Amino acid sequence: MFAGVQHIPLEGGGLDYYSEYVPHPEVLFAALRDGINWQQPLVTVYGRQHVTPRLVSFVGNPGLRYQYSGLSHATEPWPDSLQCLRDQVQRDTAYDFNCALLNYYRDGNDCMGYHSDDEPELGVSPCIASVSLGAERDFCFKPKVGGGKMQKLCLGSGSLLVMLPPTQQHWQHALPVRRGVVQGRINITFRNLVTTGNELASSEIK
Ligand SMILES: O=C(O)CCC(=O)C(=O)O
Repeated sequence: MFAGVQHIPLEGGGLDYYSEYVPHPEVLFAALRDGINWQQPLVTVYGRQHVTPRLVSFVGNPGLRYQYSGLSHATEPWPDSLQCLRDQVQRDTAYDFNCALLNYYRDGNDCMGYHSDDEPELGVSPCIASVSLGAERDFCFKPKVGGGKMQKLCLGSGSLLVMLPPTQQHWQHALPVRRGVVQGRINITFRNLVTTGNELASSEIK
């Protein structure tokens, strides 16, 4: 087990937080910021179209497809730097990951609303492993039902947060706006799609 891991229990779930997981996170941040084919898709919320409040990209093994903004997208190939990181995360967590959704928050105005990573194509009880690079941002959890207490973590640059099963079944998470933040942040969420090839993996980017 990696030395610097902190376990954070959640009722009906749990998190493992590795504070200094990626060596030289600023190098990987710059390589991804400049090397990734970033998109800013339109999303429809309550019947109105908006641009997603961050940039996104989807990388993974060949043959996987992901659906967002009403369109099915093939994976971009793994950049070498991410394939090595994925292999390391697999070894340390003992979970498999065949793709990753990347989010680029250009500053504190970019954000992600509350949701769970619980789409059927991720399987019954997925493990999601999330690497953060760049600006520190708050990451919030709230229970899906029961109005229980919200939990907040600060995700530092180079950290790995593993959302252990069955966290996605019972909790939602969000990355709220933080107006004072001027630095960018890139987040990589490693996932395992259990539908492959021509079967449609219909996860929505929130
Ligand atoms: O940026 C983050 O830390 C969270 C990303 C996230 O929630 C997601 O990709 O589902």
